Amino acid sequence: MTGSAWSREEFEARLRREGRAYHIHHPFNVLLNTGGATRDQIRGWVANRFYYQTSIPIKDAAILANCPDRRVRRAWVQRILDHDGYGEEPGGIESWLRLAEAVGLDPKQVESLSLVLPGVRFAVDAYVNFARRAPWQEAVCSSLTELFAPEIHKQRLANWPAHYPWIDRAGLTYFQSRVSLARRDVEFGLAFTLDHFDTRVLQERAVDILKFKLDVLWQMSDAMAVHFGVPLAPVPREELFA
Ligand code: AHQ
Repeated sequence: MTGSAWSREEFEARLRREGRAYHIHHPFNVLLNTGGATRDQIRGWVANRFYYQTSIPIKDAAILANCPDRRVRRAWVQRILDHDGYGEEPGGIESWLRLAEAVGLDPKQVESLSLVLPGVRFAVDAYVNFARRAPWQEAVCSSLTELFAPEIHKQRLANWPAHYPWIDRAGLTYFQSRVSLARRDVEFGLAFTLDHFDTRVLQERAVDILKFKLDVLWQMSDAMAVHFGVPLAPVPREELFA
């Protein structure tokens, strides 16, 4: 559909409206955050999500490699450091391995990626390959699922200690770190997206890119739910949020 460009406020509202399909609403995530997950389901989630975490800096390096704008690179490079660490900072991937230990996994086995399910690997690889091949501005836009991330991290921090007292709270450090880092990431990514996608056609493209990334996250949860025996709602996803 064409037409005049949405106002900045309307464009942001359209992006935020897609949050109804964020994986916070996926049955597996609901099970995790309402205390119904078994130890094996939690371990499976942590081991599979590690592949996503370890792929984020590779995705971000692909964006940097495609981006000629030094101003953007200066802001974006921080994301790689947040995950890989720098100086004394161990970084988010290291924190995720501490989470793996806290839920009773062998971090070496998690790092081997031997526990990663095909559906998770394919979804994550689709995201990384999108970032490699799409215009770098589109890859910036695709990170905006993090508009909805602070809430999911806060939900884990609020619920996991009570529901899963067997998980050492020190293992939840990663979620704590992401509440503010996600907000910082989104501040740049949203402002850039609202500025760059400035025609109606480009704005509709931005919404479609966000839907693609929401599908990446949703598919990861679907693959884990099927493998770890989490009942999936029999209705199409759209009806879940009608
Ligand atoms: O820990 C997450 C993270 O570092 C990122 C980076 C960002 C991106 O560049 O796509 N997205 C993202 C996300 C992280 N954690 C997910 C979660 O549920 O713990 C959420 C995910 C996102 O919302 O895209």
